[in-house]
Amino acid sequence: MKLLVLNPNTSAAMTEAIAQAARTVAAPGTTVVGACPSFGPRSIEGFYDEAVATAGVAEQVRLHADAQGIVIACFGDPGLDAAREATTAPVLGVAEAAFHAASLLATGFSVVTTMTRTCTIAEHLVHKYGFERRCRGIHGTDIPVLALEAAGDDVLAQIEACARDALTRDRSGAIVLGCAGMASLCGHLQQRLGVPVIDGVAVAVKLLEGLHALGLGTSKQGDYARPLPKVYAGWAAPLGWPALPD
Ligand code: 2AL
Repeated sequence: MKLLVLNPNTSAAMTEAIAQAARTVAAPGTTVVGACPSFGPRSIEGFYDEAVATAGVAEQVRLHADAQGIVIACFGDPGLDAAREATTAPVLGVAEAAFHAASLLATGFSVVTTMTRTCTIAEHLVHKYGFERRCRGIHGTDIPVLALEAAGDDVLAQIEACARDALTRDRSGAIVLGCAGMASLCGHLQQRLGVPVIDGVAVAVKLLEGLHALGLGTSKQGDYARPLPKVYAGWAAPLGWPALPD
């Protein structure tokens, strides 16, 4: 299958690192294509960043209409519902995928993320997806997203310390990594912490492969039906519907 790993921020280095992390877990028959928007913020660390990045997600989903599965590889799951309207392929956000996986492995989980200001975005997703009874805490490390591009031992140690504290304070049994840029750290952290550490990118890849193998895609009945045809003005004109055949 052709699997699009879509990084909603515009860091080329992070896009490649996330795609590489996806390739390490992908099945032999899966071709992972990494992509990021042609415009928008280099990192997504707040509501404004996210608003602009969401249009970039729409752009890339339109450009990769042949994708048979799509991962939205940013922990705010920006543009997830919009992407689902635009395709019949299954689309998973990394936060959504990680919350589901963590809930299958522990009675409660904690999220360890980047900037403290992004905790509210994660909290909104916990509520949106209905995981209030499983998510026991969301913890900011105040590590900027771009510091994860070349994460050294100090960054790893900071995330590990935050996760240890979260496990104790929240009485959690699993850690969800709250940034797609943490994907490559997952194995190291799991080894050090001795509990399941969930990277949503890896989980989303495996879930998409499973859904694809079962012949399951996004419903076109109801809320995820194709966007209604209309003219989009200005720079967004190419994003208007319909421009692609069904
Ligand atoms: C993220 C993420 O996954 N990518 C990005 O740019 N920002 N999420 C986060 N909580 O910082």
